Amino acid sequence: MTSKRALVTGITGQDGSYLSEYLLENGYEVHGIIRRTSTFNTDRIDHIYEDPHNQTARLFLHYGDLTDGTTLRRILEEVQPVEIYNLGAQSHVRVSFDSPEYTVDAVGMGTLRLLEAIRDYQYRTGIQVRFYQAGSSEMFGKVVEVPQKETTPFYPRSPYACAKVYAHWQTINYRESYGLFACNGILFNHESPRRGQTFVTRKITHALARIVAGQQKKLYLGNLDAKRDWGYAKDYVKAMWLILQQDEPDDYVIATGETHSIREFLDIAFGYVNLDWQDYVKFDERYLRPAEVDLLIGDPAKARQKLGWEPSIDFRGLVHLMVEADLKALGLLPLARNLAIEDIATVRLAATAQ
Ligand code: NAP
Ligand code: G4F
Repeated sequence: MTSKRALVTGITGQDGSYLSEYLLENGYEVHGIIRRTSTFNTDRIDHIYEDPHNQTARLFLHYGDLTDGTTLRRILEEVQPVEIYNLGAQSHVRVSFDSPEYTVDAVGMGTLRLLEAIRDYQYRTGIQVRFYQAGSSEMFGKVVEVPQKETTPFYPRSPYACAKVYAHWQTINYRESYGLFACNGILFNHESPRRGQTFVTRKITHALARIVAGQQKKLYLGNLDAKRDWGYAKDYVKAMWLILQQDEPDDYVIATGETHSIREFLDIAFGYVNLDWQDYVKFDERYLRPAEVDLLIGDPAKARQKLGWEPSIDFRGLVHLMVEADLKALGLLPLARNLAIEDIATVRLAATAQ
């Protein structure tokens, strides 16, 4: 048994998978909480999972749910982690308007349940646990300051964002009331080839690959004018770890400091295969939100200075990385790069022949 033992909620998600890889590479034993599902949903972590009967296994999975406090307590007692990363969430902003009660239960109350369990565990055992809360730039919502930093007031605009604000302040409250080593990361949007396919970046790159492959003709999107500060998820999980390695618990904005619209994302993504997105993208109002967050741009100065954290990839690089991954998954790379439109059919044929 190693003393470097971490517990991760949301381990099957985009960030959970990258964080687990990072922790394993750095000698941790990693325990993740997964939900029971009728079909397997561990695709993102299958490559790092090993049969727990093997002596070499260092990744262990436990059934649980942030809406089930008893189980969280039991897992904490069993695992005895020194670091806890609370990444579990119903993380889709649009869906949070459809399922507000569930979203708030998992995101807001779920965090409180975990904090309460840690408080009791720490009091009983005297073992100090370091806690990371996955906060979001959505908390800034209708922004009152540009760029947004740690001291910028919140103005949440969705059930999801309201719940994240609640979780943020409870994390600070437990730090101040009970001396927990509890930290908030306020992370701006971060993406990757593992991003869920209903978030706008991956929806675009996934659809683009299917369009090139001849499997899809149109892509339906909502508001193209919103601007986001998009970074690379692999960089952002390293920031989570750095936040828990500091001498004092604190809160940090993690962002690139650049903002871009959905239109710019479309320009670069479709430009990669020489297509004009306007020929394919159609508007569908079902993807609009009752209240929109128009502009997000973070100031990562504190993270840069105190954590020594820097993003490793720029916006264009991120878009290309995601486009390439989706093209590759359909057997279309390197064939599809910088094509003339009339060559697309040839690429499709070549890919089919491979
Ligand atoms: P994600 O891909 O949607 O993953 C969410 C994870 O939470 C999944 O493992 C999911 O399990 C799990 N989960 C959902 N409901 C749960 C519940 N009731 N109990 C336990 N686990 C539950 O999200 P992500 O992009 O990796 O984001 C990780 C965290 O960072 C989330 O808290 C998100 O809100 C926050 N965040 C994300 C971003 C971003 O841009 N990605 C930015 C700021 C903050 P299933 O696989 O079973 O669904
Ligand atoms: O990709 P999105 O769904 O991400 P959003 O709402 O910014 O939330 C993500 O980032 C947050 C951090 O700021 C996380 F906390 C949260 O968990 C999640 O990971 O939407 C981005 C923008 C929005 O303005 C949306 O209105 O894209 C716009 N959009 C336009 N058409 C669309 C679509 N979004 C989605 N999901 N699908 C569309 O068809």
